Amino acid sequence: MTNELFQTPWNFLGLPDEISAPDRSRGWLLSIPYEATTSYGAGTREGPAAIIAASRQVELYDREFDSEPVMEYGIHTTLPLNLVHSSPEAMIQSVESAVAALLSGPQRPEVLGVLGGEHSISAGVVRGLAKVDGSDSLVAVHVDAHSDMREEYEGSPYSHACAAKRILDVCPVFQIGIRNLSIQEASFLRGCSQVKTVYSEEAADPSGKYLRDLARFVKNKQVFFTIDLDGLDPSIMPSVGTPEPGGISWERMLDIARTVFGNAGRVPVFDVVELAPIPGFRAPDFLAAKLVYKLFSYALAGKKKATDKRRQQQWAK
Ligand SMILES: [Mn+2]
Repeated sequence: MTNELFQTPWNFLGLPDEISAPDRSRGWLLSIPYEATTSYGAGTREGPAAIIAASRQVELYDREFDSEPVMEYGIHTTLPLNLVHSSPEAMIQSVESAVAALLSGPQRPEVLGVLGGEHSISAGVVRGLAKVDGSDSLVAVHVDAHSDMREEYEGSPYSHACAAKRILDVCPVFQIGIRNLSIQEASFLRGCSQVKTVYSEEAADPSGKYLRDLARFVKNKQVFFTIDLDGLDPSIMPSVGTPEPGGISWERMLDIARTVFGNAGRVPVFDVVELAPIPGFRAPDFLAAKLVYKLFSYALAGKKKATDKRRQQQWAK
């Protein structure tokens, strides 16, 4: 309904039906406000709602595109996922089923964005993707302060501290911004050819030499892009459970995103996790909302033809 008496719709970016209905949107956004295994600061269950609230203030015009890119591709905000609290494993299974269902439904997105919640959900997200599209050409790009390569943590292999290890069960991982890990993880990484780790100081290098390696890593691959917001510098992203000094600036984050979307064969799914909003402090929520909009635009703006034939047919209708 377009009526100036009422507020804009309570969806991502506050979009009218014409560019947010499922059949008119090439991007879909799923909220998973799950929090169970957080080990330090809590609050990630509030993350998705805070990102959506902040997004309604984000300007649709993007100077980088010199357009309102979302008008071209549309973003549908789905209903949030029901949470399962019986066990972390049951929750991850539920995420896997939901992601697989969304990606293989009669109406489906070209790009699915997922909002966490804690990082443990990513294991379910990547499995759901692999279930639908297979894992032969699948790789993951992982932005984080933490390596998250523990086999288990506090008794669970599905803890947020094991997120990347569970992704590695499915596909190779390129991780960026890492600055906190255990001695066991450090030794594991030295011996593991399936993980490339770009530590925080290297990722801060303005010449961005690691971006060439990243471009090669994702070249023509299917990419799952997972962003733990604590990978960013806590001076711009303090609203996380475990803020670590150092980290990635806004500009470097966008360089990483452009490299991923510009070189990958396809990025069917990304997630942005671990926002734990600080009441009354809006800048971090706004950053997260703007980042999600940027990711959709890099994925979908100016790319009318999906490289995937199956999905291409859907959009041709
Ligand atoms: Mn982290």
